[in-house]
Amino acid sequence: MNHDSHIASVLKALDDHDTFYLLGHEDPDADCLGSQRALGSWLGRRGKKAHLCSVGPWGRPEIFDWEPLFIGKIPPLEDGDQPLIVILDCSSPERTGFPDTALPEAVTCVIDHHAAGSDFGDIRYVDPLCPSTTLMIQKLIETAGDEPTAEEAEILFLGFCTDTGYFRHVEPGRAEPLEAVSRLVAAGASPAETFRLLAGGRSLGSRKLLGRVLERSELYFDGRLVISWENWKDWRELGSERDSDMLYQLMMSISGIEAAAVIREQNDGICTVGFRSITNLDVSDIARFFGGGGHRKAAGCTMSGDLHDVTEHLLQIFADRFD
Ligand SMILES: [Mn+2]
Repeated sequence: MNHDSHIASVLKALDDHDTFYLLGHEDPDADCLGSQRALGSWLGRRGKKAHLCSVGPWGRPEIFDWEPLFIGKIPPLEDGDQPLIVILDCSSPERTGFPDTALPEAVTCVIDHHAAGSDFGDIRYVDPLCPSTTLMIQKLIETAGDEPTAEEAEILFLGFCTDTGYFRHVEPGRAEPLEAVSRLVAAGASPAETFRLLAGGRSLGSRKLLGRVLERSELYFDGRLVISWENWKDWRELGSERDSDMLYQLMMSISGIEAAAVIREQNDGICTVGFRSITNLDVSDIARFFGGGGHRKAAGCTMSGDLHDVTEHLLQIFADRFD
């Protein structure tokens, strides 16, 4: 699909407004926050006012320092403001974590690369084939005839690396995104520093938790599915810092594996479940079945019940898919 007309309508809307509310999803990652920051910075260079809003939390080490740049609530409108609300890296107001009532009456624009989502938004630039939302922001800046500054390039590159698992999830035939990020490196982004930022900064507890979750892994369906779990007792003992990326990387490196599910049992009969796939098996479809969402190869949902119930339920659903 050609998105030129969508890009043009977003650029026109950015041009037509002077005040912006830039929102991402709750539990933000560097793609979401990086899109907000880079777009905000570019709008600032054009003499415009951008409020960066996020409900957090700020647990991930690579974004830990960014919290002071964001406001945890939606600031009130000032007299005469005709703002544009831009929702980034998700496609609905609910995903932002802000109550509906907190959002001012305004034109809304959605910029997202997730397939699941409503058709919410007056202006929509949604490209499920784009590896990161930051790449969509880069396209906007470049289509407007501008170039990212060194700082914007660094942030945009970090977002791209976050969502592609540092290039590990880039599909064949996708030279264009790589050409685009090479321009970020030319503008000052450091691949070496970005990798250190994404891979480092972890607590010993988080390393021990990885070991524990791997230890508990069980294979199902002739070794095509791996399931493991962690719970609140682990977090109390080792801290709740997660390194899902590394965990899934290790799980998906098991010979013959097609999918992984990690169950996180909360204190209150609720489990959150993360899914990964490395075949055509669409885990977002499974997540959606339980009221969650995500991408074909990475998705998540919340399920009620204890570890045992949730495992049984998952095995029933996966049994259909592995038929
Ligand atoms: Mn993203």
